[in-house]
Amino acid sequence: MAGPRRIGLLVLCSATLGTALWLMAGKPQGEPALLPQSATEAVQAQHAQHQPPTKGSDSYQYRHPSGRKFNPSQVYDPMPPPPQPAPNGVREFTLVLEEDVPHEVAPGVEMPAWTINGTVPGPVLRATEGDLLRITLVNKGKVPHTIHFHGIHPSHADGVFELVPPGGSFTYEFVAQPYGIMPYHCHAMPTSQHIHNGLYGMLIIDPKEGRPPMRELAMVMSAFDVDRDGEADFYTWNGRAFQYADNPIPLKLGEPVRMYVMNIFEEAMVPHIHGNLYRLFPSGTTLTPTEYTDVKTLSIAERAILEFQYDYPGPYMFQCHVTEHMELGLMGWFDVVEEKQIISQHRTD
Ligand SMILES: [Cu+2]
Repeated sequence: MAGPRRIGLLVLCSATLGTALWLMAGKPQGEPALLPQSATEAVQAQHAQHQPPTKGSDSYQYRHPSGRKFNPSQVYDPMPPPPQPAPNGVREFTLVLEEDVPHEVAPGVEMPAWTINGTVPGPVLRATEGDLLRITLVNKGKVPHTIHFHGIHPSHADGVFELVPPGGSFTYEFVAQPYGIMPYHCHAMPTSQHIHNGLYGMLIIDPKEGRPPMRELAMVMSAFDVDRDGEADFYTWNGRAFQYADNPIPLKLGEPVRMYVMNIFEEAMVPHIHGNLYRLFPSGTTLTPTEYTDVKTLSIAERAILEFQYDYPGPYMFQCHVTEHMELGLMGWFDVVEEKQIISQHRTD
């Protein structure tokens, strides 16, 4: 997004949010706008900069205009694997990289993505500080790839110098350190292409003493340039726009939640939860929170742990507070319900 456009976006925030609230109130299709003419024109001018299939918030108001929804079976499971002891202190993973895998980035909008183990983002990897990580990259694509891990490790495991050719494989071996959220991504050139096509994921390294048990969610913020015009068309939690709007994440009233969040795109992202504030653990590299807030700007490749619990039931949006990102898919719903409601829902299923 160009600088002047970003400034324009800020100027237009109030108008855009006004439109959002107005549309949420259930404006029938085709009726004239209730906003002042100048504000409406400004919003339209903002959206006119998008080329199809992106049409901006008028069409993408928390739902793809096709009316089509994600099949729940397609939804990226937001629950990370639980912390587990490593057998003999060694944690082994195999990451299979493929290119041009059909990926439904928004309901009804498919693009050829580059995937790790078949998904964008790749799988959440989890280890405990001090484990020996043994991670094998298998290249099933047509161009060379690597995997670069953030964290502390020797040069030979940095995933920059060796290029794994098509049909080849390479095993990275290093000690998991420090604890925190460590992004992993392909570093082959052009790296922008390899990352933006989908070759990234999250490595969670737990502290040796562990963290208090909680309901956990892992959420990668990213974006996709479907029409290859150099501008992102969809912004996503875990690789698909609006997937958690179509399939809200149920939370129990009062249950502590730990959300691992990572921004792998090249624009600032601002994770925001509604009706609540979160305790912030920057990069996940501390055991005590540094801030109590409801917005925190995550710059490029920045990540954080957010911990919170809901005291009131109901649906709550979780979003990127960059309004364009929200409108283009980086939003979803927590469905906060009392535990007895969850049990009764299961009984009637
Ligand atoms: Cu690559």
